[in-house]
Amino acid sequence: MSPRLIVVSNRIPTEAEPSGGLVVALHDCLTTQGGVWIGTSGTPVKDPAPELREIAQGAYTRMVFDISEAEHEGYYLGYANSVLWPLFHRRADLVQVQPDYADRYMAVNTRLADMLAEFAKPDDLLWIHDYHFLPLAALLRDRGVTARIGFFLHIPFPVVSDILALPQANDLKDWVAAYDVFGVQTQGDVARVMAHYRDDPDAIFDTQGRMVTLDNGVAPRHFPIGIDAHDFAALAKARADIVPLAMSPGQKLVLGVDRLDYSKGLVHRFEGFATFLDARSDDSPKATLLQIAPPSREDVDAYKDIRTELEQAAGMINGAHAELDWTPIRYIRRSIDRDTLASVYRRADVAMVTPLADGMNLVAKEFVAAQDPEDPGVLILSHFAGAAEQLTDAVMVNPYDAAEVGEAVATALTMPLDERKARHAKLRDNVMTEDIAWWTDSYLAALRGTD
Ligand code: ADQ
Repeated sequence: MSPRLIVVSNRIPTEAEPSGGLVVALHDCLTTQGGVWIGTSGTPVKDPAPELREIAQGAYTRMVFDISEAEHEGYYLGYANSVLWPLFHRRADLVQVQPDYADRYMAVNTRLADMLAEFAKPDDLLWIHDYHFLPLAALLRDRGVTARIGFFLHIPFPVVSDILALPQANDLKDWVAAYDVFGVQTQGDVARVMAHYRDDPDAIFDTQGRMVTLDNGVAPRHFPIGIDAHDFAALAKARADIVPLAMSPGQKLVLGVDRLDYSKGLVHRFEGFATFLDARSDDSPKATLLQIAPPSREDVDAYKDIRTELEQAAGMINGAHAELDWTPIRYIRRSIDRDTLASVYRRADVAMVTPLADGMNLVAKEFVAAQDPEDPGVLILSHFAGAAEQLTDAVMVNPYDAAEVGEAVATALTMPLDERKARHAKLRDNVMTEDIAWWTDSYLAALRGTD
């Protein structure tokens, strides 16, 4: 019998059949091999019980634990999303250092470690997801847990100089080293983890001076996350004729799809698109940038600012360029369902995926999967998306350089069919091969130690 898999993530799906990306992947993986999925219950309570609560049994078990209002503020809004998120996305300037935040973060992780130490058996496999739970393995080892424990970081690993903005910079080394598998998205992340240990007496280096393992024999490894590419391509194809978009014939569609987050570079994107508009002549095609960006984490101050900034930028650009029959930027501030999203991806002539920092970016892969291989659109991709390591046939841009981004839009909109097809074939090949099943299989093989 294969060992029991225990997955821990901040949120777990509450519906029986979840939709979308990672949640579906983990759901499918647990449905196939059984196991347990543990996460926070979603609504803060007055007095969190010190135990895991089973909420559903099926092919696998779902369990939740409570956090208090103060913990929601300190652990989730505070340390996770106002310290680690900005720091790991190269925005040390946005980090809010407050002792309370670190205390609550450790309190939640410690309570979870106590509950897991009771629950886990030595031959279980524990798979911990993301920056909410970095210290978990170290805390579990302190409690005598010997099971194999893996971690996967969905966001970028920070550069060493930024880590110094974290009061717990030294603890981070111990947190990482306590895992059997420390998984990150890209080779760049692996290099950054290793750089963090450069002066560590316990790190082991090869003859070229590169660190190969941490003191306990663990080395960071990259597992670039993928999407359910075949299903998504089929969905987009099936919906090719039902695009719910009002657009005049011949009008080109440039698409952006992101959570409203400062790491996604949305204001820079609008400015880049504006330089494209500045350079166009009266007979150039009237391309519209459709940006779908629902707000997220609205209780965190930095997220309120970006919303205002983006709305101002869109207003100014439209004011300068709109015509009676054409609005250059259309901005939708809500989430859209997956079926509709698939059809919009299919219809788009160009996708702008231009984050300033991003662990992977699944939108880039969804756009590629959704396109028609016989008449494909063009992906514009930032060097700073993790996906840039795999999707090298995209039109690559520096998102800080508005002129370059504007030129990339012009290039993409006028690219000949042959070149579009050649680029798309290579992108599609990668997205289809290194898909979400490939990702879960490779990660779990590493966690089991069988790869
Ligand atoms: P996110 O920062 O959330 O994920 P991303 O990888 O782009 O970013 O995934 C977003 C998902 O939400 C995609 O599946 C997308 O389709 C969907 N989505 C986004 N905006 C939407 C909208 N307006 N309407 C409907 N759906 C929308 C984190 C990291 C990423 C990493 C993933 C997975 O920040 O870098 O790729 O985890 O590891």
